[in-house]
Amino acid sequence: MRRILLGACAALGLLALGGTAEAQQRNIRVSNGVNQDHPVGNGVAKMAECAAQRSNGRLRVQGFWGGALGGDLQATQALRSGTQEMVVTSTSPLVGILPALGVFDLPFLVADEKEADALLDGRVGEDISRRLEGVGLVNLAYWENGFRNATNSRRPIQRWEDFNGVRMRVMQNNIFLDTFRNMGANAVPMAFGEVYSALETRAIDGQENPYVTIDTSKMSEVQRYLSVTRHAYTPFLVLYSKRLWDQLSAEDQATLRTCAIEGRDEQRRVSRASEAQSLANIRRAGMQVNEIAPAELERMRQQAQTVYQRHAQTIGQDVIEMVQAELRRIRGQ
Ligand code: KDG
Repeated sequence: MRRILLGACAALGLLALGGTAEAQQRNIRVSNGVNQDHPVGNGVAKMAECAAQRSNGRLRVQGFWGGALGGDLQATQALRSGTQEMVVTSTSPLVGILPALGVFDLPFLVADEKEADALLDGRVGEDISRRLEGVGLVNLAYWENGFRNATNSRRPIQRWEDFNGVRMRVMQNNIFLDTFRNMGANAVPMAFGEVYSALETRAIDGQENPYVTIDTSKMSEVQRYLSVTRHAYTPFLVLYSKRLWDQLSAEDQATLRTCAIEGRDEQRRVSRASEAQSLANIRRAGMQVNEIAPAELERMRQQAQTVYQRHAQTIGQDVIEMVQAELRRIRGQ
């Protein structure tokens, strides 16, 4: 009888304190290096709305923009130590944590968004997400950073030799460093948050990013030429700290997974719908945009092939073979 009474008091106490863990209000901080008017902003807004609706307001997702909580790598380390809940980050700066992520940096790996989605939303994405859990990161979805194009202040890039001597900022990633050094550029690794001022002071000549990032980060103010190379497709990871994830109820975990997928569909939709408008904005801002002749793009692809061999061991031959097999399946080869 005494035990029943004690149990009843404990339950009443919990209810007085707002019920069980499930009933707790949770503030979930999610950071990113781009500005809120980037399509990542649309994805976060959709994910936040979904989480609030499904949890009756208990799960409050709050976005932090422009690297306010640190760059991609710094924020991701905060997740691993359990001091921040979420980050939307490119895969590229994280290769020091999980070398297998480098497969997405291999030049000219995928041809279009259809192939990218099929890889990321299928067994390749599942495999990489499983590996991420092993390093303390729960990946809830793959969003779109997009196809990367080269900008610089010195000359249009018409063929790979035009990169010669150009000081090109690249993400902190040996594969990007190698890809651009292999083209003759002076590749400079740098966190995203430092790029605009480095371009403005001419500490570097150029950088490479998707149209939407070039547009929303106002790089046309400090760049003259945009050359459509589409030399790599970068995914965004929507990461949750595993330390903090494991403290969530199964119900809240399921809600956040569902809402990250709803956010993904909105973010990809806006990213693709914004591409033409971003390119128009870049042109209107005065940048000179050049396409590259198919024959010259093919020469760039051939020139870049050595990068695959040099980084296969670091990435993991098994990962590269898995991705290439999936690409053959997707292409019906
Ligand atoms: O947090 C934003 C970055 O992940 C993204 O813009 C990275 O493409 C990127 C770059 O060039 O650093």
